[in-house]
Amino acid sequence: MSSREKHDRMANAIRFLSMDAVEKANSGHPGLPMGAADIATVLYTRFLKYDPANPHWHDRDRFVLSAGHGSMLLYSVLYLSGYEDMTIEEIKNFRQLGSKTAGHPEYGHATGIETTTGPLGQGLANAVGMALAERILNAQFGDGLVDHYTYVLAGDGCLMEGISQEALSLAGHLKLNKLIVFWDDNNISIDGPISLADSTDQRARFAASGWNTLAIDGHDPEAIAGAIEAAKRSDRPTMIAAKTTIGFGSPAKAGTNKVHGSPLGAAEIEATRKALGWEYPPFEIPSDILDAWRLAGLNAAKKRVDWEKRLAETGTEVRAEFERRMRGDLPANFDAVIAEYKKKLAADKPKVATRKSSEMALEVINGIVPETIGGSADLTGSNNTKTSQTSNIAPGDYGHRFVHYGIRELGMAAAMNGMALHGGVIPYSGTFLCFSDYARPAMRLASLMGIRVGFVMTHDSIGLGEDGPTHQPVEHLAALRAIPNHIVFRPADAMEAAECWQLTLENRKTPSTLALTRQNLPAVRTEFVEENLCGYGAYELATADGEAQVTIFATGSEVEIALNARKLLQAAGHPTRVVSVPAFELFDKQSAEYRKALIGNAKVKVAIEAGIRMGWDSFIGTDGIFIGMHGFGASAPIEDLYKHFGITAEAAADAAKARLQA
Ligand SMILES: Cc1ncc(C[n+]2csc(CCOP(=O)(O)OP(=O)(O)O)c2C)c(N)n1
Repeated sequence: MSSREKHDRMANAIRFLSMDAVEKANSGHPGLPMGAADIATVLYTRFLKYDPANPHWHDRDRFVLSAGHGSMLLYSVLYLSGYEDMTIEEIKNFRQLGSKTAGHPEYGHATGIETTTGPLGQGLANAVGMALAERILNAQFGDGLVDHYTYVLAGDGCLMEGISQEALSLAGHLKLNKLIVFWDDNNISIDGPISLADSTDQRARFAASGWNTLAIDGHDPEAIAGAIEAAKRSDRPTMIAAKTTIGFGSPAKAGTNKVHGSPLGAAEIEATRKALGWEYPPFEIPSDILDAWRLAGLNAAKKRVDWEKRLAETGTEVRAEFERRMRGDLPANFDAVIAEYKKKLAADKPKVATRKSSEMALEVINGIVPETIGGSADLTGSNNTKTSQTSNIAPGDYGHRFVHYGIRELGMAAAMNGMALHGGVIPYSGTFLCFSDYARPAMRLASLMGIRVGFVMTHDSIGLGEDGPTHQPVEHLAALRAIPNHIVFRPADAMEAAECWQLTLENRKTPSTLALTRQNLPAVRTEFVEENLCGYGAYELATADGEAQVTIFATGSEVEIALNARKLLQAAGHPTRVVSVPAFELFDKQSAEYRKALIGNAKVKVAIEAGIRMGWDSFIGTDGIFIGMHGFGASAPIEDLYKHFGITAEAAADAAKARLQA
C-alpha cells in the first residue's frame, strides 16, 4: 500500500466513525470531520506530540477543536490513536446520557479534550491563552521542560465571531509563534455558502493582525505537512487556510450545507462507502488501519521518555516547583502568610476601596505564589491588578507576570480560561463589572469546565459615580450569581478582600468573580480570626444588643450602610444584627442548621445591595425589605446617587421601623 493510500484509509477511518456515530445518534455534525479528516490525520500521525497512555503529560502539544460541533473528529482521533478512555462503546454512545462523547467536546469528560468548545470562536481564544502560558512557563523553566505547540482547528464560524479578532490580534501582537491555526476553509456554514453573509479576506485579516499565513489544499497530506513545517519556522503565529470540502466523500451531499449538521442517511452513507472504497460495517476499523493509528500514538509518545529523563535530571528544587505548579497546588506556606497578613489588617484597619484592598491582598499573594499571572483589559490603574512583582509580558519577552490584554474583555476571559486549562499558571485579570457582559460567554465556560480563574470586576455599583448608567452595573451581580459553579465575591473591606482572594485561589474547580468598589470603605472586620469567615458565604458581623428585632443583610459597600442603620435602629430601641454576605454561592453550601440560624427569626429582614433585588428573597423572604436599585443608575457624584436612589442608613432604618410598627 502506498503511503498516500495508507493516509487516505487512516483519514477514512475518521470519516466513517463520524458518519456512523452521527447516524446512530440520529443527530450531530458529520460534515466537518469528513472534511477535516486529512488535516487531523497528518497532525496526529506526523506532528502532534502526545501520549495516549499519559494524556496529561505536561509538555504535550495542545490540540483545540475550536469548531466544537465537529466533535466526532476529535473523538474518532482519540479512539484511533489509543486513548484508553475513548472506547468504541463511547463512540457508539455519541451524544447519549452519561457518555464521554457529548454533543460538543467537554473538558473533563475524556482525556485528550483540552477545552470545552461549541460556542464558536472561544476555542481559538482559549488556544491563545494556552500558547501564552506555554511561553510564560518556558521562560521560567526552559526548553527542556516546556517546549510545545498549540494547534487549533477553526471553522468559518469561529472566524466570523467577533471574539476571533480579539484572540488573533492579541496573539499576533504577542508574537505567539508556537500557535498554529488551521482554518477549515470549506465555504459552508449552516445557512449555506459563506458568501451569504461574509466576504472577508481572511488571510489579509490575519496578516494585518501580525500573523504568518499560508494557503493549501486541505486534502493533500504533503501540503498539510509542508505547511506545518513552514509554520514552525515562523516568528509569528501561523494561520493555514486549508481548502476543504465539507462532507468529503459523500457523492450527493459533499460541498453543501446538507452535510453540516444532520445525519447523512443510510442510503447516502452506503453511497459514500462505495465512493471511498470502505467495505467495513459501522464502528469496525480494519486491523491494519487501527494498528497504524495505534503505532502513530506510540510514536508520538516517544518524546515523552526523553522529557521524563530531562525532568528527572532537573535539580530537586526546580523539579518540585515545576511539579507543584503543574499539579495546581498552592505553596505550602500560603495559609500562614494570609493569616499573618490578616493580623496586620486587624491592626492597621485601612480605609480604602476594595479594589485597593484587592491590590493589597494580591501584593501579598503574588509575593508567595509565583504562578499568578495578572492583567487588565486596558483598565490597569482602575482595576488595581498590577503589583510590585508583575512586570509586563511583551512580544518575545514572556518571563513576566502581567498581560495588557487590550480592550478585549471576551478575548481576555477566554485566554485566561486557556491559561488555566494549560496549567502551571493561575490567571486573574480585570475590567469594570458592567463589562462582565462582554466577558460573560467565557466566564460561563470557565464555570462549566470547572477551572480556577479570577475575574476582577471593579467599579461594582452606582458607587462609581459620574461615569453614569452606562458604566454602573445594576443587574450584573444577580446575572453572575445565576451562573452555576461560579462564585461572586463582594467583599466589604480589606479583611474580607483578603479572605475572598484566599478562597479564589483555593477553589481549584470554580472560577470566581471579585466585585470591587471604586469608593473607599471603612474596615468593618477589625479583629483577627484565623478562620476564613467569607468561606461561610454569609456570617454575622454585628450582633444585636438583645433579642434581634431586625436583621440586615448586606454586601460590599453596603455593609457600612447596614452597620450605620443598625446604630440608628438600636438607638431607637430595636436590637439589630448585621450579616455580611460576601458570597451567596458559599452560603448555599452551608448546612441547613447554619443557614437557618444565620437567617434567624427577627421580625424584620432587610437586604441592602446597590444592585437589583433578584436573589435576595432567599435571605429576606418575599415580604422582606430590599434597599437597592430598581432600574438603571444616573450620572452624578456618589453621595448624590446613594441619596437619590434611597440607599442610605436612614432609609433602611426608617423602612425597618415602619415595618416593626405595622
Ligand atoms: C456562538 C455560536 N453561535 C452559533 C452557533 C451555532 N452553530 C454551530 S455550527 C455553526 C456554523 C459553523 O459554520 P462552520 O464553522 O463553517 O462549520 P462547518 O459548516 O464547516 O461545519 C453555527 C452557526 C454556535 N455553535 N456558537
